[in-house]
Amino acid sequence: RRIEEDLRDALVENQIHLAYQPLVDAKTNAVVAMEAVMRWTHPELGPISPALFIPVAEESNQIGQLGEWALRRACAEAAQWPGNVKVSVNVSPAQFANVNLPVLVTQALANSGLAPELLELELTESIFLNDRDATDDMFAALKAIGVRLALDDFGTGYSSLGYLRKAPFDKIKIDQSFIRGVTEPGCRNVAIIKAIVSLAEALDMDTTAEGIEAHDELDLMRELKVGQIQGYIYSKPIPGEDVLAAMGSGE
Ligand code: G
Ligand code: G
Ligand code: NA
Ligand code: MN
Repeated sequence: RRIEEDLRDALVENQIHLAYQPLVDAKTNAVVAMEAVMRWTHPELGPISPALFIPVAEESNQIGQLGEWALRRACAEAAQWPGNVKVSVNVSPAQFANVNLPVLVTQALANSGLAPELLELELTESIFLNDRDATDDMFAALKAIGVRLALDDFGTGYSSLGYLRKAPFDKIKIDQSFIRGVTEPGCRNVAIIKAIVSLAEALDMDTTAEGIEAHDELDLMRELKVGQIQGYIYSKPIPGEDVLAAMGSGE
């Protein structure tokens, strides 16, 4: 309740900012993208995890405003980065269900000057709970803009493979729950990751392994031909002002 109330003032009071976590090419070790994640520093309670306040924002109709802010902010910051480093922005199912989303994306790109192909929207499987036709229309509108679409947290939702057939994802992000314990002998997650990678290849999609923390996990992901690596082994999410310094060095 308090979180819900205080969240209403958080944006105007400048209590929310974005942090960025690198996505690294598994072959070249180059930083290819940065995922933007929201951070809220409450004036009395201190840092509040998005795992806590994002669901509150979704339930209290605040995610639209917060998500639009994050989209604009991420595009504006990414437009300053050198090379072709992409920015990934998390889009919640409520935002995806709003027919206004393509307009907001177009505006964020125009205002920042960021090229559409450098913006990647991370969507979760929950978007498929929305109306089927509206979902197809939204995919078409976003692809027409030229942004990239990634399927986040793959494997944790209800994981019907049917929608992968039609949905125009450019990338599948393998959820970190498949990484935990993956290097232990006989771990069945290896078979699942293998299957996801070959599925993605067949559908001409890229893959990212999330939550890579250890070198043996990294080696295994390379062996399994996962395309990109994200996790504490490279970096935790860092403040926007530190991004330029962190870029180029894969470590
Ligand atoms: O990195 P981390 O602790 O920040 O993220 C916790 C959860 O909050 C993750 O599921 C992440 O996807 C989500 N999250 C972080 N930032 C955003 C955001 O800007 N929008 C949405 N919809 N979710 C976010
Ligand atoms: O839902 P989403 O995948 O966007 O959320 C990712 C969550 O995982 C965030 O809370 C983020 O901070 C966290 N995270 C990112 N990298 C690692 C990692 O290497 N290990 C662990 N345990 N968590 C991570
Ligand atoms: Na994400
Ligand atoms: Mn994820």
